[in-house]
Amino acid sequence: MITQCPIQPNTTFTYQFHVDGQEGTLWWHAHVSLLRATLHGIIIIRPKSGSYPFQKPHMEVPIVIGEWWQMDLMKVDKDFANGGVSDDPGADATGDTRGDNPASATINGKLGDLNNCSGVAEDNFVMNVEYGKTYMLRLVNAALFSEYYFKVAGHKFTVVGADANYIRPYTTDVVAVAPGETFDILMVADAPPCRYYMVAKANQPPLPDPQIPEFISNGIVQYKNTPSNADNCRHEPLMPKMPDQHDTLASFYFHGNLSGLPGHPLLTQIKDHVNEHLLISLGKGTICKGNKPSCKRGGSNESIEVAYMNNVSFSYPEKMSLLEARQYGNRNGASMVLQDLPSRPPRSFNFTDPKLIPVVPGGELERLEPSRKATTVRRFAHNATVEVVFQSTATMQSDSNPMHLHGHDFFVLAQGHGNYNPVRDVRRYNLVDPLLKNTVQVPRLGWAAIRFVADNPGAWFLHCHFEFHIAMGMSTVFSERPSSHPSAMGQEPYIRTDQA
Ligand SMILES: *[C@@H]1O[C@H](CO)[C@@H](O)[C@H](O)[C@H]1NC(C)=O
Ligand SMILES: *[C@@H]1O[C@H](CO)[C@@H](O)[C@H](O)[C@H]1NC(C)=O
Ligand SMILES: *[C@@H]1O[C@H](CO)[C@@H](O)[C@H](O)[C@H]1NC(C)=O
Ligand SMILES: *[C@@H]1O[C@H](CO)[C@@H](O)[C@H](O)[C@H]1NC(C)=O
Ligand SMILES: *[C@@H]1O[C@H](CO)[C@@H](O)[C@H](O)[C@H]1NC(C)=O
Ligand SMILES: *[C@@H]1O[C@H](CO)[C@@H](O)[C@H](O)[C@H]1NC(C)=O
Ligand SMILES: *[C@@H]1O[C@H](CO)[C@@H](O)[C@H](O)[C@H]1NC(C)=O
Ligand SMILES: [Cu+2]
Repeated sequence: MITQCPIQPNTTFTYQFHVDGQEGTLWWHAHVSLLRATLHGIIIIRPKSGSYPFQKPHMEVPIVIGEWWQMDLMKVDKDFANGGVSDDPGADATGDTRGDNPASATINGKLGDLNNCSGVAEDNFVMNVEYGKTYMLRLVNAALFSEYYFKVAGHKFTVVGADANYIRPYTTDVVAVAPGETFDILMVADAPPCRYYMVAKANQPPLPDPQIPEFISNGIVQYKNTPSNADNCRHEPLMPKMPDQHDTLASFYFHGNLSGLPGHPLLTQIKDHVNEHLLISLGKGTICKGNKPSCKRGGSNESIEVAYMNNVSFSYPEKMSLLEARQYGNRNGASMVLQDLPSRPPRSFNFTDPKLIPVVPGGELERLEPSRKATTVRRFAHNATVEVVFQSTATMQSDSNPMHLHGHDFFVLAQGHGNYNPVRDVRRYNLVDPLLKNTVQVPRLGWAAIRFVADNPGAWFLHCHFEFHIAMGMSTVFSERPSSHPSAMGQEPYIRTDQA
């Protein structure tokens, strides 16, 4: 309901787009409810010239991390929109839907041999390799709920691309991939010919965050001509040592060690002058059931948990898409009421204080808890340079937030733990060779700063790529007019805007 209405059952819809300045791996997915769980695929953009900025790999292997759900996804979506509380009699006594979880992680649609559905181990995704050859893994995290660590026992990786942009090659034995992110990874098959596990393992914040099961899936890297009597091949394939499921630092370090390539044409512009500064807090609060002006909070069933940006939880337009309303006016006569997204959190507090996590009556959180629902937009003039600092908070949870902006690649300038402090942190910005991405993993109890140029007219959804956060409202719209349009910055003719 932002750039278009959902494509109706049994109808077709054709997209035309230019592939311009991007090489590498992207993915496409449904954007209605939780349908992307199964409705997704990979897009591979190869260099037109045929030459890579590194030696051409022997073979490319897509690796899509996903989830196997044995639930009605429309219902899971409804549960989360309802505050993570189920009206299903099958939910536990408190109506808690922490049971709304996938059954397992998958690698390329295979559950792997850690799963056992019918008395026998499930199939693994098997990648056949030849000793001495270099493989390019095109890694996508298409999962709804978790960031994953990815490793292959006995092998190292060189990460060469992210979100369809080349990066400065980075050598590591572990990759952290958040939902929405993609990485292009070179792997040389230089281990003793044998069988090795590849593992995708989800991380999650420790207690007192609500805990979910640990999601993990195995694939196998299998060498051609493995001698049947080779010492290390007699038993099970070698298993890599994975980071702990509560270790979110490994993700922080992985992302912090990546940089882009210098010399991007837009770098001078984003370096010299910033027109718009936004600080967006990402967190959770509550609204009162039935639009009541006041209610009990602190875990009471009179209130509904929501996720927000700057204390506003997004609600979708219902009658027509936001872009259509902007372009053609509201043909149905009903007005679409939009509010401006506040440029800063409305009140300042210690965003990353873990005392805010527990949801208890009379807890530290209660005075901060009240939030509200609205359809928010933030308008930008054509060619404005925009800086957004995303601040993860400890309100009711302490998740990281993989933030994805449609319609743009942006430069990732810096990340840090704790509360963003402009005086201290601007000095750490990488304005020489920042990563160019479309999804930034905002660390748990920390922040990340991005800049981009508003040079793509449209109405662009900005959202967390954790599906439970999307369903609870952690999103907004960035609206850009073409420069020539009479209302490039001014009043939009058909949309009423209420000041927040
Ligand atoms: C879609 O088309 C199929 C085959 O004609 C039909 O069986 C089905 O009922 C249609 N579904 C909808 C929602 O119209
Ligand atoms: C699968 O589960 C059954 C029943 O618990 C057990 O007997 C069997 O050994 C398991 N098989 C594997 C491969 O884990
Ligand atoms: C890079 O990773 C190492 C550990 O792997 C870590 O000590 C270092 O702080 C990381 N660098 C950044 C900028 O995050
Ligand atoms: C809250 O739960 C109590 C006790 O289970 C129930 O009596 C009450 O109707 C519920 N209130 C709301 C607003 O759902
Ligand atoms: C915020 O909370 C953290 C964790 O309790 C604490 O270490 C830090 O000093 C607090 N910061 C401020 C500005 O109060
Ligand atoms: C959100 O706004 C409400 C008032 O509308 C206020 O009571 C609450 O403390 C605010 N919370 C945060 C986190 O800013
Ligand atoms: C965009 O703005 C920059 C200055 O911020 C200017 O140098 C450049 O010419 C502008 N580009 C266009 C297409 O207007
Ligand atoms: Cu989030």
